[in-house]
Amino acid sequence: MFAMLTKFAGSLLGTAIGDSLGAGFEGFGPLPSPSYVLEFARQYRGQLRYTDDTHMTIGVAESLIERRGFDKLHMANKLMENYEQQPFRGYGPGPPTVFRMVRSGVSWEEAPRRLFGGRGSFGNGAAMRVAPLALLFHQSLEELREVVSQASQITHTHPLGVEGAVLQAYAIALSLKATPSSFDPLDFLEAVAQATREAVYAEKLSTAQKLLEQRAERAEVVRRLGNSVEAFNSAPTAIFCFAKNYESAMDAIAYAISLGGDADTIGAMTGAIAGALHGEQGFPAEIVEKIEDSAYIRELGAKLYELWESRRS
Ligand code: AR6
Ligand code: MG
Repeated sequence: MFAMLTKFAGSLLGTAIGDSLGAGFEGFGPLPSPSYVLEFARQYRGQLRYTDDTHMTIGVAESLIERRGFDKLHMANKLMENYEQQPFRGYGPGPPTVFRMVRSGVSWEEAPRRLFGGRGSFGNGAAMRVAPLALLFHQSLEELREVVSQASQITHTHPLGVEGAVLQAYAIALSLKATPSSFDPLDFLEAVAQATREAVYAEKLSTAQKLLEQRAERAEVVRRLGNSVEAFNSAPTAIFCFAKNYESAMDAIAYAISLGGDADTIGAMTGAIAGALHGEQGFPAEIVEKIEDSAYIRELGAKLYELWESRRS
């Protein structure tokens, strides 16, 4: 059994690695190969800076640690304050709009509902920041669904935006409870598929199983699963990227980024799942060291672990 501590840190560091490495390729078409990304990571000199994906993940972790559990209002304010301190991190248009509405007096309940003509956001922004919740609440999938739904609705109220976050959280939780030597990628995809309550996701996850069995080319993966900013066009893609490359956390991230499109977020989500399986050891130290604030991110993982331990007893 892998020590849970390293799995907690691994999931948060995986988020940051996928995000920071993918950020340079956001909006690109498919890259020549996953090894192109690995080579880039190895040769890059200087600091790899993270974007909103990691910044919001940090905020979610900070709130859980400060409140010693989930407190929606506290988390909402934490995400808003962090954004206001560092608004340059490449946030999607939705969350900053919510924060501005709240500052002008609209309630936290109402503000996210007003986005996108009153439909709410189905962007992948709730899914990309979900790792700390998945770590702390991984033991009960029922509780995890409830907490993730509430945390998502701080900014993302569209049911498809919420469901993407729930499934990403399930994937992390399953990975956390598994070990690399006994992991079965098809069983894993089936377990995530069983958990969904939305037809779009059920269909995508069933497609993912077929693509895995057929060893589909990357172009077909992009065509069938998507690589864009909507949660349903990126969360199932990340879950697939991990399942296809479960033996190596770095290969999983490199494969995800090589698909192009919303590369940082698909990289971040894939990294969160892969890091939860392999732990921090899954990532080469020389890459972790290049990631901005990696020591702080590891420390948040350790504090979440401590919190999880204390809540168990
Ligand atoms: N109808 C149409 N388009 C939508 C809808 C909707 N109901 N909801 C979302 N979109 P947003 P995020 C599209 O702004 O999810 C950063 O680059 C729309 O194009 O709520 O936090 C991160 O790295 C909208 O602009 O923000 C991630 O890649 C987009 O989805 C991403 O942004 C994003 O939704 C996270 O974005
Ligand atoms: Mg980003």
